Parts: sequence; C-alpha cells; structure tokens
Amino acid sequence: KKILKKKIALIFGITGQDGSYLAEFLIKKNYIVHGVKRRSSSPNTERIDHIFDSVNFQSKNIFLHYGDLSDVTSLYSIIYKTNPDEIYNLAAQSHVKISATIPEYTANITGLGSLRILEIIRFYKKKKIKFYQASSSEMFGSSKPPQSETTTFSPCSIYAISKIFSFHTVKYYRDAYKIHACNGILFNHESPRRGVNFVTKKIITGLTRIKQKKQKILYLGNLDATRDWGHAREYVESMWKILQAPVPRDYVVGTGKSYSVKQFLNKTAKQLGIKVIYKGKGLKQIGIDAKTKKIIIKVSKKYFREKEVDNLRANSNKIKKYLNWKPKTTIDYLISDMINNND
Ligand code: NAP
Ligand code: G4F
Repeated sequence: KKILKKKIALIFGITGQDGSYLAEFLIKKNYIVHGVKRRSSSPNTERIDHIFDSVNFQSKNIFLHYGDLSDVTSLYSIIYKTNPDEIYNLAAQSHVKISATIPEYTANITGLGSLRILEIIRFYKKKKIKFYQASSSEMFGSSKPPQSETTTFSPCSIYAISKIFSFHTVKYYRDAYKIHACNGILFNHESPRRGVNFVTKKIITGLTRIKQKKQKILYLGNLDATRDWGHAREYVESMWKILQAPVPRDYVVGTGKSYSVKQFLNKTAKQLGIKVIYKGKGLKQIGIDAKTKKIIIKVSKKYFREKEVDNLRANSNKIKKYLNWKPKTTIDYLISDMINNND
C-alpha cells in the first residue's frame, strides 16, 4: 500500500495576519506546518494560539522556531532542520507609514530578507524547494488603476521600494537559477486579525469604542485615498494556488473594486447604527454624530503619508483565468466580520 507523505511548509511571518490564516489553511490541506517567530518580550503568538499548544510548545501538525529575517544563521538552520517542500515568505516590516521612520530596518527585512532565503534555497541539496514571496500592490504606487502584472511600478515609500527589490530578486532567482519562485502581488486584505494600526482595523475599533462610550474621538489621516480591500482568509488560498501551478509565475490578487477611506468609514458607521455628518475640508474636516451632535472624527496631519498612494484597484484577470481563483467576500461582509469578531 502506497503511503502518502505529508508536504512540509515553512512560513516566515506565521504570527502575522496572513501567516495565521495560511497556517490554518495548510493544516486543513494536510500539511506539516513549521513557522518562524521572533523573540519578543511579550506574547506574539495570539493569532495562532488556537492552533498551537503554547504550553507544550507544539501540536501535531504545527511547529514554531525562533528566527529573524535579519539573522541568516537562524534562517539557514531552520531551513535545514525543517526540510520544507514550500517556503512562504510573509515576514516584513509591513507598515507603509512606519517605513519612513525606520527606512534602513525596512529595507533590511522587507527587501533583503527574501534574498537571504533564496540564497539558502539555491545551495540546498536535499530537494527543490518552492518559494512564495508576499509582494504588494503598494509597488504600483502612483501608477493609475486598474493595476495588473504589466503595470509600471512607481513606488511612493521605502516599504514599496523594498518590496520591489524582493519582487525582482524572486524573478532573477527564477530565471537565473531555475528556482520555482513566485510573487503574489496582493492588494490590501483585512480581517478581524488585522494589525491595530492599519486604517480598517483602526476605524472598526475606534467607532465601536465610540459607540460603547469608551472613546470620544477617532483621529485619522487622508480620507480620500482609495484601496481595493479583500478578506485575508480567502487571499491565503491564492498564495497556495500560485505555488501549485506547474510553471512559476507572478500574479496580481485583488477584488477589482475600490472604496475611499471615507466610504469605508461610512459603511462601518452605518453597520454600527451611527450617522456621521461631515463639516469642513482637508485638515479642518470633522465628523459629527448626527444623534449626539458630538464631534467623533477629526483629521490629523500625523497620519498623512509623506507621499500618498491615491488609488489602488486590481485587475486580477490573470489569476482568474490561469488558476481559477477569485474572491467571494463583499466589503460589507468584510466590515461585519471585523465588527463582530473585533477582540
Ligand atoms: P503583518 O500582520 O504585519 O505580519 C508580518 C509578519 O512578519 C509578523 O509575523 C511579524 O512578526 C513578521 N516579521 C516582522 N519582522 C520580522 C523579522 N525581522 N523577522 C522575522 N519575522 C518578522 O502583515 P500581514 O498583513 O500578515 O502581511 C503579510 C505579508 O504580506 C507582509 O510581507 C506584507 O508586507 C505583505 N502584504 C500585505 C498586504 C495586506 O494588505 N495585508 C498586502 C500586500 C502585501 P511579529 O508578529 O513578531 O511582528
Ligand atoms: O491601512 P493602511 O495603513 O494600508 P496601506 O498603506 O495601503 O498598506 C497596506 O496595504 C499594502 C498593499 O497595498 C500592503 F503592502 C501593506 O503591507 C499594508 O498591509 O492605509 C490605507 C490608506 C492609506 O491611503 C492611508 O493614508 O488609509 C489612509 N489612512 C488614513 N488615515 C490611514 C489613516 N492609514 C493608517 N494606517 N492610519 C490612519 O489613521
């Protein structure tokens, strides 16, 4: 009787939003999942604690290893120890605004991290390892929507510049060394597990707290930028599909619909039963709760970008056509999921 060997996946960034959903997805697909976590002074595994037994430091199908994309010795020993079939590099300094404050660190992790892993894969002897890189729609920057695989990169941040370095590194290792390496160029995707300082999570948490009378004002930056927002839970399937295709290629992943930050704000307010009346313009703009007549939204310069990416909207025809992947979640469902599961 033929015994089917389980595939082994190694996830960098397993403690993040996408890493946690990808780990769940791969476990359901019967993979053995290894994940890399950074040393931190306070717990950083909350997003995966439900699938990982943190008392015994392991479970049947998932194993965690300390490591850091800045430390090549840790990457080398983890890859050799785990002997993966597939590596997903989701680890990054992933906040665009913060990349202006820690530019060198961002370039080191978000840019050079992929290079370090690919060099180890290049010299790996035991088997051919497939590699997935978390590329980003932020790379398109000021290029007009809809953005596809053929759109020019016009980066507006050190984060985007670092991701472009990784994007081209992946292509180079694929062409030069025949490594099965792919980029998923994902547009914004959110979930109840989204980091607290990204705009969707900040709006959901802020308005919920205002409704519960735990917070008075929500301070935001540019309300006019538009984004193509999908749900992280279904986007992780696209990552896996991208790696399973026989020919390694790069794919754009998005919904094809975009909304402004203000529209996201209004849709959230509506679901929470709050009607917002706006007054003023630019930095003077305020949002008033129609019922209580109190100011609940203020615009703050602090949250504006050094150089804004105004409009992102995906053309993801390629992944639809070649990999039969398309998103199902509407923005209204995404918002209700985030409100109802906002722990
Ligand atoms: P996230 O929640 O910020 O997760 C980032 C992960 O990277 C965390 O596990 C983090 O560990 C880890 N990490 C950070 N620095 C590291 C380092 N030096 N060494 C090892 N690990 C490190 O991001 P996400 O939203 O899940 O996104 C996943 C990836 O997709 C990121 O690369 C992001 O740039 C990219 N991306 C995201 C979107 C989106 O809309 N979410 C769109 C396009 C591309 P800690 O938990 O310890 O911080
Ligand atoms: O939620 P954001 O911080 O996401 P951003 O900058 O689009 O980046 C996210 O998506 C990228 C894919 O395109 C990923 F690569 C990246 O890792 C990350 O996941 O900001 C979205 C928009 C921006 O236009 C920003 O200027 O919201 C605007 N915004 C307005 N007020 C704000 C705020 N953003 C944040 N974070 N905080 C605010 O108070």
